[in-house]
Amino acid sequence: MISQTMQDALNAQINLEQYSAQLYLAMSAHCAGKSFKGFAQWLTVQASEETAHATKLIAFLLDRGGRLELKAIATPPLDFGGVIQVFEATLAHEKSITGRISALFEQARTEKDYASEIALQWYVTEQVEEEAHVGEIVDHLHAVGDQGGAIWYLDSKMGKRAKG
Ligand code: OFO
Repeated sequence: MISQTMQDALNAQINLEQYSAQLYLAMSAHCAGKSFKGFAQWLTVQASEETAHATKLIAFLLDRGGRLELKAIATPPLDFGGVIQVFEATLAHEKSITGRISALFEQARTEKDYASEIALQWYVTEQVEEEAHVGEIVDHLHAVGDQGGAIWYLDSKMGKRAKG
């Protein structure tokens, strides 16, 4: 049986993963509104990955006999500025999520909750991948700047991301 503190922490993380999906959908709509269909597509796929992260945690919580407590999902911003700012904000968000996953992992370790520790390992690895991937996009965006033809090329490349 999972502890109350771990249950609360997992419920909070589920809400954060759902917020991540909400945030990326808002960013996607923002990019689509500027005709950056490729960046919008990439962010839509990212949003569905975040929903999958929440679903995976829910399944784990229930398998442990925990209680799912869904909370209201925070409202994301409406405006994100240029595409560079969108992806800088994405990177900052992913870094903050990494911090939360590390704290959860630490808690599992402190409680000697080995099942949670093992389940959370997947999220630790996933965060390394997400930060690396988004960091690369930010570097590319800085290299091309958000004016001129190169950003449209980058946009078409980003649009090739298929549903994960
Ligand atoms: Fe769930 O990985 Fe991004 O936030």
